[in-house]
Amino acid sequence: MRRKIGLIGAAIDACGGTRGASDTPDILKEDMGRLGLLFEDIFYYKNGRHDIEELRKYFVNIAHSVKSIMQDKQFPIVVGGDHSCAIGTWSGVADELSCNSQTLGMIWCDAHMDAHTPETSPSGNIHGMPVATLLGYGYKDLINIINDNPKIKPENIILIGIRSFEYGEEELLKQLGVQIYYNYDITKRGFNVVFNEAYSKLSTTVDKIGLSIDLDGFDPEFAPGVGTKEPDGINFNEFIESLKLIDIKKIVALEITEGNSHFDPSGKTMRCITDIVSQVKDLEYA
Ligand SMILES: [Mn+2]
Repeated sequence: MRRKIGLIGAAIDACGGTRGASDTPDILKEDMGRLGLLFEDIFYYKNGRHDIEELRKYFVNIAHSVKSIMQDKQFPIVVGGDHSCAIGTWSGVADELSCNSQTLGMIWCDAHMDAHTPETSPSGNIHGMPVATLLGYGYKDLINIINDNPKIKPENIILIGIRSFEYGEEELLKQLGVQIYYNYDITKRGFNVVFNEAYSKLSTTVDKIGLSIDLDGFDPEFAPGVGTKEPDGINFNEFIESLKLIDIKKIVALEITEGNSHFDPSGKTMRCITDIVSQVKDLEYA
């Protein structure tokens, strides 16, 4: 049986270094419609870049929306917006799983570690902090969305595709023992091998696995429309092939972030989003 999809948009770009990512959910309305999907809700963030109180309210709303999608036995897909929306998405998923005594594992595909705290971040941009926040480090008002617990344990999150990072965030992740597959691991061993290894490892230790995708994790040849483009990266076609091979029953939610059509008039990057959604949509669930 296929799970029905609950699609929501996180129209926010205030936490990134460039504007434009917040337009993505609206831009994709028609394309999603062609896939038979409607956005159940699009959350628009209209407040200040570092207004933590407003951001907290915004992430709480996303978290509750994701939770209610799960309570309706649907599969949440969140389309960003900048990657800060992950703070809302995975706070909701983690809380709902813990209400059912289940543990969350995550695969985080990204060029960056997103593991800064306000103390280590050179830019102060909150889209560079969601991994640290979900692990329980950073702004006090953002680490305790819905409940006070850290949303994910360090041993249950694996980063893939990393190729641009600062010392402070790498130090935090190393200290916590978070597993990281750098881009050179992918070059050396192949994306499929690395992705499968990560997925199999989590499958044996957690109940459910969430997938958070930053489009800048892909090679800019495939996804040029991102705010912080980094050379090289994951081959998009290999990513799609790898998705077909995993035990999809374990996947609990999907998030795709940082698409910015202002940097990609060709529309390629928007097509990456619909391709991933269409791939996940068509997989069979038990
Ligand atoms: Mn990111």
